[in-house]
Amino acid sequence: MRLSELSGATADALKNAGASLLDLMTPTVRLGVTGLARSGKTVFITALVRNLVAGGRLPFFSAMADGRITRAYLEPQPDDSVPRFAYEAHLAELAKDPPQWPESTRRISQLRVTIEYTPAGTVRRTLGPGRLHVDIVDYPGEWLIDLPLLDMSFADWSPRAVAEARAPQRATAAKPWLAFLSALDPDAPSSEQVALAGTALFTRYLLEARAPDSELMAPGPGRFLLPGDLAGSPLLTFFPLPPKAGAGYQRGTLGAMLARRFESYKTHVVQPFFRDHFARLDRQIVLIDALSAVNAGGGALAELQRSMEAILRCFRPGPHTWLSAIMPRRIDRLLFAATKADHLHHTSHDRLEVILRLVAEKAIERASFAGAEVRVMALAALRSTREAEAREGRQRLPCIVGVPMPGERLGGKLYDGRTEAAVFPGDLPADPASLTALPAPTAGSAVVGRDASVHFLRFRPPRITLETPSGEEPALPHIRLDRAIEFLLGDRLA
Ligand SMILES: Nc1nc2c(ncn2[C@@H]2O[C@H](COP(=O)(O)OP(=O)(O)OP(=O)(O)O)[C@@H](O)[C@H]2O)c(=O)[nH]1
Ligand SMILES: [Mg+2]
Repeated sequence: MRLSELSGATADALKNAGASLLDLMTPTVRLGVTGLARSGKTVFITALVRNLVAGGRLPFFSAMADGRITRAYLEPQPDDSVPRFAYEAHLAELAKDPPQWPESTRRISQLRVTIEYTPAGTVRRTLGPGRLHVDIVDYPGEWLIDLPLLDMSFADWSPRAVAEARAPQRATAAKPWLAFLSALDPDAPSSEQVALAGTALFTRYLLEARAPDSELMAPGPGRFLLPGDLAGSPLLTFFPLPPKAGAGYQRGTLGAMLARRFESYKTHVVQPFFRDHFARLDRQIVLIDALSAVNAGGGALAELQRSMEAILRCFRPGPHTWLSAIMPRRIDRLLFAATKADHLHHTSHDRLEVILRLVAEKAIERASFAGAEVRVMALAALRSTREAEAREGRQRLPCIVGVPMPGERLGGKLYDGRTEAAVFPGDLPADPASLTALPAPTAGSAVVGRDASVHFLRFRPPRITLETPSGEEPALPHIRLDRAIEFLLGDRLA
């Protein structure tokens, strides 16, 4: 009996069983796209998928360049409990007039791309066409800053968090909460009302401290900045306390209550986040917005360096720890990428990579990613500028041309978001160490200490069309996205 002769329901069941079997037999790469808030994760994932699906211009992605990719398409993701990445909605934002960047991510989502390809080797080819699943998760970058908490107790975390609040550049935002803290007796009997009042002030401080520059590293915990579905939950009702001499807090005290809540936050929020989305990665791309940190000046680059180091340490836990127990796999390829390289002329990309290496090197060394192949590159997932040369007297300046976002300013000029401008962003220093050595910003200003020789504007995304009149899906412009894909997936499509 042929499939066509079976009853509809039976034929469907058989087809589904066949499809699930094929799914089970298809190898999967779990690709981690790791990055702090606004580092470029959502744009990277959207551009990656679009270029795979639409067969983009990817000359250094060999499977594509050799014409071996038969088809790439989105499939239902494996975890039904996680929402799907809003790929089409993000593309639709980019295709608007004027084009819009996707909004900052507020919840977790997942996506599976299936790639059908012809294997490169003659022997492999005799086994028939190849298939590969690529699973990717997108999440709010704010949540990433919680990973280092996994290794900390309340007594470890509290003094660090209080010291962060006392840093000069956060003093204004932190003042009401610090005043509350100085009048507080942590050994007094526990009180939900006091905990709620302190949490409200602590949360307001965290949000205000990051407001001037949301692209920069912000103190957490991450869910206080972006609670997702935990808004108002008791899991988010705690705050750090000043260092305490002697033993811990007695039972029944406010201090003991806050310490317990901190542990619950780790157990019920941070651990599942890490276990479900990071512990089983095969490959990882770490996106770093080094240019925003350079732009901000002061200690921003050094702070970025420290936080990336602390975050990446979680991926290489010491033996016999909670983390090592849940990390069965090893990440065998790790790519550090400086995003938004289209903010610079290509002649400055080498310097950007040197800065990135400075940020990444300590992380690699201290987190001992020994065994993994590591690469560093500057890229733009969605190229928004083109290059030009401007003459200033007898000098030729390498410029970039694009449409600055509304509200961007340069040299006294305020941009309206519609006008194209040729911009000379300045030269990155040849010696990146000079950037991490700048003095920390002082009270009330996030920009004191800015290195005046460089200034990067935010640009509108390029104009794109979703479909040409002949029904083709044009790919998206990029810088070195193909090299990134080759490194992350190339060998799995050989
Ligand atoms: N010029 C340029 N800007 C980019 C590029 N990628 C990202 N951006 C800028 O960076 C911003 C943040 O990018 P997202 O992809 O939303 O960053 P994210 O890491 O998903 O951020 P969260 O969702 O907040 O964690 C965008 O709104 C753009 O302004 C790029 O390739 N080129
Ligand atoms: Mg995002």
